[in-house]
Amino acid sequence: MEENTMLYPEQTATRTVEDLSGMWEFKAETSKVDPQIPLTDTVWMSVPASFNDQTMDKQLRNHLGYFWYETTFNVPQDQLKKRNVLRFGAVSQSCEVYVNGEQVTTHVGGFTPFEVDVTHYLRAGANDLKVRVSNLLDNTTIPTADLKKNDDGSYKLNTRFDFYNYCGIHRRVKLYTTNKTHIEHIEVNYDTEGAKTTVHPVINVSGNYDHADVSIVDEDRQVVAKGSSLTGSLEISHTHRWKPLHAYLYELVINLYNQNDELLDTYTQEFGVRTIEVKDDHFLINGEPFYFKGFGRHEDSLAHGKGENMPLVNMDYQIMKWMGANSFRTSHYPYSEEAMRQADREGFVVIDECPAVGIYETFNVSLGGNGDFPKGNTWDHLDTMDNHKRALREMIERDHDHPSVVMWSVANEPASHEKGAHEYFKEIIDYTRKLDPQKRPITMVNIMMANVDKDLVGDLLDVICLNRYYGWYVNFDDLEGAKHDLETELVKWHEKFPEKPVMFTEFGADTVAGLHSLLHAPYSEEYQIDYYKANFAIFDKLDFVQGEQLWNFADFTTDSGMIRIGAENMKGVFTRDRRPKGIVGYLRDRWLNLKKD
Ligand code: GCB
Repeated sequence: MEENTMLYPEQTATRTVEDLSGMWEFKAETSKVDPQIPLTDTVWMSVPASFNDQTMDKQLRNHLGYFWYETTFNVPQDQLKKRNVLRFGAVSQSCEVYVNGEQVTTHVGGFTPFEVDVTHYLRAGANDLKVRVSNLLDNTTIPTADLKKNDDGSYKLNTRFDFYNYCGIHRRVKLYTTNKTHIEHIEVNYDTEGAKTTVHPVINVSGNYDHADVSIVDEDRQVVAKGSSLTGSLEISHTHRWKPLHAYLYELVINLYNQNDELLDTYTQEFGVRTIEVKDDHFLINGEPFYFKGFGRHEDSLAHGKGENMPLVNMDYQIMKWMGANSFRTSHYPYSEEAMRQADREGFVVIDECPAVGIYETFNVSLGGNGDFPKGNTWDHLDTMDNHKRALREMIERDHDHPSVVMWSVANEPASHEKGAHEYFKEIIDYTRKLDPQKRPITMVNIMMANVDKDLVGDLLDVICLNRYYGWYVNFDDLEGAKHDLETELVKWHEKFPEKPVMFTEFGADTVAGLHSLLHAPYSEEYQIDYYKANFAIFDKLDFVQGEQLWNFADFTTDSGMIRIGAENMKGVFTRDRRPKGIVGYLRDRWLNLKKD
């Protein structure tokens, strides 16, 4: 794998981890800031979190441009003998990092981790850390937005996606130490057949060591395989497979020693063993057909915004299991590492999506997610290739060992019907296939305007993933018409690609919790139930439909807009504070009794 590889920071016998989360100082940049001196006129901001909902100042909340965060932390003298690395889980959307006034790194892209060796910038005692964050996006970034600079230097930004452009230090900031000799990167690659699994890990080390040992430990803490080199393979003779909703995780334990048998580094990487295959229009996990039941979701919660909120992630996972859901898509960006690790443990099946949302020049949410957008020329006018590849690379480097991840989604709803789309996605998909050591299936989520007659990229994909709003953005309040048009399009997809599974990654109707209607008018809880029943009636007729992920698990924050009541997208089956809408009971009953696998 390429540059920037990194392990999740773990405290081990050779490594320490300090979490720098807490209350930091914060301000919007309204004039030049000198990173050498302490920030002035600041307010307190909790990290990790978006800054936007922690303030009552509307101007600050909606400010476009740059922001500064500052904290101080203390380093014990002895710690300076070690290699010290500063690591950010994610900062949205891009940033510059300063330690004691010196710029130590920059990063573009709001949803993947980055780190930098800061040993030579640190002092014993107090140290200053500043982060200059930007929420600007443009025609080259992932996600994309239309950015204009006004004469007075201020910005105007029209995002091409349907969620609020939250900004801030969204995931944890950690300072960790290793010895000079340390493990840099691990890939737990394996072949498995029947009960036997041969693990052939790729382990990269920086620095010198004399000898090493590697072992595999099972869930009963028993060593099931052992080796004495970093390059050999290890065999598990009685494999417990990782299965959907029945997780089983092994640990790969790596130790490096010097000539005197002193431990130089030790690190433990969790992994699961399962196979994935797309065959005869079915999606197979461990050789068995898997039907996706679940949701598109968002990282979005009260006060945290897009910031880490693990109690809520845990609650959502428990709710999903209770409902009989077995899967979700990380719409529309990679979720936190902590959420992914927990998905591994719970046995959720995850479609991991890179933040390539809005590669569609004329996308305009006020016209509705599937309205008739004006004609555009996306593939000539937008220039996302470099950042798109970077986002894919960082996502796959971070997530390749998660057993929960069964498929990569390289984009959500790009203009895949406009001239140039095939060439663009050929390059993106070839690139993605090379990056993934497990060679998982690859998809791209299709928008309704690029329907079966117009789409230019379906031939490149392993699974056809559709976002469809028959009965909402089209056939509004006409569910019989919706059923007819949905079935017609689905049958055509199957005729075009008979060997590919087709699944739904979005379908839904905005629903105001508590709004009831005798005549089941749109926006009422009754209409949401009718809408889903109509869609399910068609899915259940067609065997090649291999999954249903509803849009959305919960209502979520958007920009304010005529069709976004209270600046929320209300297609959740739960409200933003997890109150169930009428559909929830019906859905639970369906999923707990559905026999499609
Ligand atoms: C879509 C988008 C999603 C929107 C949804 C909607 O197709 O992928 O981000 O939130 O439609 O509700 O309009």
